[in-house]
Amino acid sequence: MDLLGGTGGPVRIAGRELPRDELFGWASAVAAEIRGADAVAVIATASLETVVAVVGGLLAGVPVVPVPPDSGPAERAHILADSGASMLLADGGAKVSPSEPPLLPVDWLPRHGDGGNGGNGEVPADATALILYTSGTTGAPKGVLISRSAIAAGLDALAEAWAWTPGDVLVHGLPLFHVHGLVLGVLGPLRVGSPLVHTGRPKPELYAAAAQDDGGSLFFGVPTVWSRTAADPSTAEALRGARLLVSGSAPLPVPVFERLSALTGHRPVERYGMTETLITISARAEGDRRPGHVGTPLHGVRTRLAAEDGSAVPSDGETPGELHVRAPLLFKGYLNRPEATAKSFTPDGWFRTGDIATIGPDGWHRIVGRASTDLIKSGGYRIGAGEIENALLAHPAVREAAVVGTPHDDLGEQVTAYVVADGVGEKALIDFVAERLSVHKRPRVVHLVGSLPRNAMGKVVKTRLSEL
Ligand code: MCA
Ligand code: AMP
Repeated sequence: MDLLGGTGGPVRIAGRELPRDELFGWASAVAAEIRGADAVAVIATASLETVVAVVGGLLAGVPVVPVPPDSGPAERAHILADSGASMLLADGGAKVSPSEPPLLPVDWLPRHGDGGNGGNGEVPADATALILYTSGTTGAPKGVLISRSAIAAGLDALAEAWAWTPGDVLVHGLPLFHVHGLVLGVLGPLRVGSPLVHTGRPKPELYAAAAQDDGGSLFFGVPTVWSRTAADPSTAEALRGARLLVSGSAPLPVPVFERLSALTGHRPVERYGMTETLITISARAEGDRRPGHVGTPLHGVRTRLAAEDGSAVPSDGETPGELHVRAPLLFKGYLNRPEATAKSFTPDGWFRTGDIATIGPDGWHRIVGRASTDLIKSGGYRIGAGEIENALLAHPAVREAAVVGTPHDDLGEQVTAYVVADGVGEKALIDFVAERLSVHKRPRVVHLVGSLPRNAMGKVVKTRLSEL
């Protein structure tokens, strides 16, 4: 199976551009260096080097582990140790500590390889392509094993739903260490054949410039990007010439949908997915777009709703239930965590998303919430309360900590911490987390309190935190 098309438009990231044949030539030099490795890590900055490293891994059939470039030492050490990555791919200027795998400087490699896969022969379709680290409700992030066949099936289903062709110019500026920015936003155009204009950061004014100067036709954003766009009429109006504005990773608020439609003339296409499932549900290019709804299942995807006791919930558009999915695009499991993998599936083999949804008689899905309050979505990033609580508890002055998501106009939810501590200020605690974990995981608000509300079992009652 050829996961990536060898022909198609150029890739531009933050102003630097490579034609497709040069990209594959450079990536094949990476493939030759990493051949036979169990896994390699990539410091996933928004750069051509990241794209070349990831494509090199795919050519060689070596699983690639993207590491958020701003991840602090605790998070980075966990990802590197847990994944077993034997090399760290980055540009030659990257700082690598002696305890980390050796650096392979991507920018020092020859850029005119033979376009081959480093002599690795045919890579099986079920081989792991990516190991993406994502937060659970407790503990450290888990590595999600994503196969080549899942990526191929997922991208083909999206291309079909969005009528995505080599004639499109994809524009976005999302981070290159998650499904949205990396799988859809980089492997998507590489498979479909369309050019990619990555704006470096997902800023509305950069999207507007790409619409006008580069003929951008297909735009990807998280709701925070679209809400910032909708708040800036001249920027939004620059997107009138686009073909499709796509929103995902978190709920798109209905007022943002309406404002964006009015200013751009485009009703945005909303789609829903998870790191573990890739994108499973979407509105379609030629079809209806409904504010507050995420569309219908993609080709090959089946969905159902279940009550807490596992019984079936009717598709009446009103009764909520936990969304279960079945599809060829599902992950292979969590790395080194067979129990967590088993728990995420029902006995009859459906993946439990943990999202609460309704399904209408016409198949339209609406996401109405999450089963657990311990997963927070802030700016489209999934953040586990437990990981932040552990980071706070690592501060010597902190005695107790409880973390929740609270509503935020710009980010959807913000990380809010309630902390019992002696002699330390809010800002110091925010900086402490920002230094140990990815900066986007830091609490935006810290409440210093005398004690946390607990039940008779001694467990923190998070629903009562807001009373403090
Ligand atoms: C702030 N900064 C700090 C501190 N506070 N640095 C050190 N210490 C601190 N205490 C710095 C940051 O480093 C950064 O610097 C700047 O301040 C702002 O950072 P941030 O808070 O991250 O920026 P933001 O503007 O608030 O971010 C909004 C955003 C971002 C751009 C929308 O949240 C984002 O990129 N979201 C995308 C998430 C995503 O792709 N999710 C997909 C998951 P500097 O400016 O230098 O960097 S995949 C998924 O969900 C599924 C499959 C799906 O459906 O897609
Ligand atoms: P992640 O694993 O970071 O990929 O986050 C997946 C989660 O993002 C899902 O379980 C949902 O809670 C949320 N999500 C993604 N897309 C949407 C959407 N269009 N509407 C509502 N929630 C979404």
